[in-house]
Amino acid sequence: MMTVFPDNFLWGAATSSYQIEGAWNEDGKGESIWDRFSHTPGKIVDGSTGDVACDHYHRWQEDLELMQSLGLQAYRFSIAWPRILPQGRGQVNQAGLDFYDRLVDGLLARNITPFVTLYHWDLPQALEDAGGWPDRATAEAFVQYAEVVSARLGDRVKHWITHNEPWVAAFLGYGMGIHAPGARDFQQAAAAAHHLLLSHGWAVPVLRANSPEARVGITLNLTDVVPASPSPQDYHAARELDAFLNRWFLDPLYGRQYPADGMAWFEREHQVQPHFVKAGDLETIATPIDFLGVNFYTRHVARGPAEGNLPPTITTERSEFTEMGWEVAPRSLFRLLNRLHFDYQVPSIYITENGAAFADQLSADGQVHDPRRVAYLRAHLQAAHDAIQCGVPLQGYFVWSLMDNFEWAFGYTKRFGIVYVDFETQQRIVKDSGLWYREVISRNGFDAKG
Ligand code: IFM
Repeated sequence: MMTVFPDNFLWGAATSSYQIEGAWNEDGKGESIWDRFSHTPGKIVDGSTGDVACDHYHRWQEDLELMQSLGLQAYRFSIAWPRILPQGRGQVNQAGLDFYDRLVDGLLARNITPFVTLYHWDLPQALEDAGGWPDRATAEAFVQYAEVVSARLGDRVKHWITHNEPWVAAFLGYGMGIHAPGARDFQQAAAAAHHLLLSHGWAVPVLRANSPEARVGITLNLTDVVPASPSPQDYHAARELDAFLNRWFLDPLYGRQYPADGMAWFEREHQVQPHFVKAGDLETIATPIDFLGVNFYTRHVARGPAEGNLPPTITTERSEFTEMGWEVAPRSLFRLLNRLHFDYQVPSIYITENGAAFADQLSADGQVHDPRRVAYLRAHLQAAHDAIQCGVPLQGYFVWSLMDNFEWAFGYTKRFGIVYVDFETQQRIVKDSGLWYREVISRNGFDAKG
């Protein structure tokens, strides 16, 4: 039996600028917080940087051919803010804009729809030096950046994503010190989260003005939080974790203000005071958008009492884990999508990232056999399909990632691609999962078994 998707369902793959481009200091690009962070000893597990990464900046034409050979209908990529505005604001670097201009034209020439993310974490270091996302002025600078990029590309780009995973940018970057810029201060992190959302709300009308036919959205990393048991403590822990991971972003974006239980949790656990919220901000953040991007990888099982940064989590004996240590939980994707539909009435959803890291190896036959990734993708696509059948307005799916790349603090030790990258030679080899995905796209579905 075939699992078949709706006729206009969009099949894509995703990447981000710092993770694939390389060319970290070429053609007038300014320094980003990830350049600074990865160049700081001890921050990245394998001591690597994104200086070269997949060398996509030089190999973009080859990569476009690759996308075409896979039959991709859409490609989600991000723009490196410091290529466009090396100091974060002010002087525009035309060479940076030219690069993305060529990329967009190359995609359109191949009938691949560009989905452009403006911010996937590579903040210009100059803005960080002036205070970074905890400072409201960074949100103002983002508006200039959105204006410059959309003025140049808005005639051809019809899908804009303001931010990728503001939870990660704020809390791993400013709260837990795991990501750039490496701060450990939850007051700062909560302010950063607010300014990321505020900048989103300010940028939406700018993007609409420069790109009148475009659809504008934001991408959140969302999860399904379940209590480990029916006990009141576990239920309470799950509610608080859900407030922190999901509702802290969903509620203000959909006009409900920040959740009261999340506020209480922030104050109790991290002494956060919401001084950064100014009159009118919540109305700005709730500016209507056209779609929500959902990045889904795993679920969270919560057990009380909630303490520290993240309440403790447990999993079952039968759980399967990826190389990231993340539980494979496809039914949680089904639950999450239905929740977005019923609780928030989100009118249009794209899965803007979904995928898994496994310890892929090049085989003697020159191929990369990754059956666990095929199984992961199949199970998640089945869950997505089931959600569509329940009325969820899911309009497309982007696998993470098009190719193996720089996995942030894990450097090159985690491979998420459906295309294998030999980082010595920069050779690209389509994995079995890539061949399987090509088949899925061409048939608009897959055999439910096998
Ligand atoms: O690689 C990241 C990506 O940049 C954002 N979402 C999660 C992916 C896997 O960790």
